[in-house]
This record gives sequence, C-alpha cells and structure tokens, in this order.
Amino acid sequence: MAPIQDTIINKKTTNTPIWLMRQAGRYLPEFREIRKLNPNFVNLCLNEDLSSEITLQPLKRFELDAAIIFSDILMLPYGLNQKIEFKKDFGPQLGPLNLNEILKIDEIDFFQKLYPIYKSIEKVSRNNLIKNKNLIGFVGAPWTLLVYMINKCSPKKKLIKDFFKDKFLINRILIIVEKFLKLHINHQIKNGATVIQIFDSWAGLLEEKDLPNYVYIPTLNLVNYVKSLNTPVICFPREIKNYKNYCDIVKPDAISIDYSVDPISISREINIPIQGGLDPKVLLSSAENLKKETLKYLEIFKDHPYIFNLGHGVLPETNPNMVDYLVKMVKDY
Ligand code: 1CP
Repeated sequence: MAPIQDTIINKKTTNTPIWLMRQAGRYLPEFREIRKLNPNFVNLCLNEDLSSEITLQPLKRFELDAAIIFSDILMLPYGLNQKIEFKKDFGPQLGPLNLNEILKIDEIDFFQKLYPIYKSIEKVSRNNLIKNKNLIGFVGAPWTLLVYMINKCSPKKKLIKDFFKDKFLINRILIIVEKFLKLHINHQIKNGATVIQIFDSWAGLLEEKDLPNYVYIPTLNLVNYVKSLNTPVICFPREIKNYKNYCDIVKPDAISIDYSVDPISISREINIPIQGGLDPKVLLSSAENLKKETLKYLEIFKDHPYIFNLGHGVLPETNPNMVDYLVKMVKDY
C-alpha cells in the first residue's frame, strides 16, 4: 500500500510520509518556464500533456511520497460555465454568477469541459515516477467554492458586504456545487487518484453559528461520498477555530492543520491521522531554523499517525534547495 494510504488506513506511525501543498508551482524554475509560455492558466490546467508534466516535476527533484494533480479548485465553477480568469498579481477573477445558466449544465457537459483533467490524472497514474506513491486528487469544499463564486475574487480577509443577502441563491448554489463535486471526485478516482483532499481554505471566515450550514453538513456529505468509493479523504478546514469539533462532526479519514494550530494540543485532542502544520514561511528562513521547526513537528507527532506537510502552500519565493533539505530531513528521521 502506498505511504499516505498506509498512514491513514493502517494508522502507521513510522517512516512519516511527506508531500507538500503547492509542491508543483511557481517556486520551481521548470514550472515558471512552462507558465511563461502559457499565460492562460485555465488552458494550462486543461492541457493534459503539460498538466501531467507539471504534476510530476516535483517528484523528479524530491523524494516525495505523493503527487497532487496540477489543476485548481476553481475549475469547478469553470465546469459550471462561470467565467474565470487568473490575473497576474491579482489572482482569480470570476465572471457573473447566473443560476439559470448553471441549471442548464448537465453531467455530460460538465464531464466534457473537465475531460482533460481526468486524462491528465490517468496519464500521471501510468507514469513510473508515481509507482508505489499516492496520486492525490482534490476539490474545493462547497463553502470555499461558494465564496469565490459569489465574491468573484479572493476574499482575502473579508467577504463582500451583501454576501449572505440572497439566501435562496446561496442554498441553490450549494446544492448544485455538491452534486458536481461528487461527479468531479468520482472521475478523479476512476482515472487513478488514490486519495482525495478537500480544501476549505476559507472556513476560517465563518462564525461558529454558520459552520453547520455552510461547512459541516456540505463537507460531511462529500466525505461520506468519498468513503463510499473506498478512498481515503483528507480535509483542510484552514483557520477554523475548533479542529476537534470539526473532526467529530465531519469525520474525515485524516485532518490537515494550518500553521496557527498548536501541534501539541492537537496531538492530544485528536485521534485520527494528522497532516501538515509547518509554517511555509519557515522555508524562507535559514536551514538551521527549518531543521529546528521540522524536528519539532516530527517529535510531537512521533507516536501519532502523521503525514508531513505544510500549514498552507509552498510560497513562490521559496528556494527549491530548502524543499530538498526538508524532504531529506523527514526521510532520514
Ligand atoms: O502561476 C500562477 O500564477 C498560478 C498560481 C496557481 C497554482 C500553481 C493557482 C492560482 N493555482 C495553482 C495550482 C493549485 N491550486 C493546485 C495544484 C498544485 C499543487 O498543489 O501542487 C492546488 C491543489 C490548488 C488549490 C487551490 N486553488 C486552493 C486551495 C489551497 C489554498 O491555497 O488554500 C485555492 C484557495 C485556490 C484558488 C487559487 N488559485 C490560484 C490562486 C493564486 C488561488 C488563491 C487565491 C486567493 O488567495 O484567494
């Protein structure tokens, strides 16, 4: 069994596996080279030759235990015909959200629009570099997708003023998004994804009272769906205040923690496999500091099923040599 699954399913506590969020991305010169020639990010995600090549780039350099498919959570609104553009130095910019347009989409239209992503997964899964490793498929959680679809751009720290005004629209969108997320997950697994990660990057924007409606219930539905396909599911509810409550209610197979979480308390509170935590900014500091912080996480979780990862994605200004140093350290531990 490949290492990430082994830690999650068999609750293994030795030979901590490692992969990194955004391990394929702008900190790699070989990615930037491809990106320069492909200014349209959506088209790049839909180019099965290039997206499979980018997915494998970090595995050529580092001894990672998994690849994560090169795509984006916002390919889902794209599949639902909401316009989406990734602008330089700004991030994603979405077009108008039209419920009538979205209601016209059927499962075949959606599948055809995202078809190259599934082909890319299939291609990666047949590559020798992924042998005995995991191929991670992913989706955005319904709440995080709703945020982008309504807000039209990154909420950074704030939602638009009237975000919750049209409750009817919000509830309809959540139901539609959930339906197509299940389809998207199913096709990723059918084509070779062996683990699914659900990114709820904006879970931390909600107050406690809104979590059941927007985070717990819709995510629980997805988690149950992934489990029904006999595939392990990892959840990343970034900056949520109470990870223990989240785990008790949503019951993912593993939980990915952000860097604001105290690793000691979480290792005591939560008994499911844990992933991540290290602040990606530590990779911008010295090798000495990176070693100290990495050993801290490894020590704290030495008797807990643990997957090494960061508390958020690798930053674009990261030196690949530091990533190399990190991966080697975890492997040698
Ligand atoms: O070159 C570029 O300008 C593109 C940068 C980039 C990349 C490399 C974007 C735009 N998306 C991606 C790939 C990506 N996105 C992957 C696969 C690669 C990998 O991890 O190795 C994954 C898993 C994602 C997931 C994603 N996209 C999330 C969840 C994780 C997180 O970062 O919190 C989110 C929120 C997005 C939206 C998004 N896409 C891109 C950007 C810059 C953003 C974030 C915008 C924001 O700050 O709100």
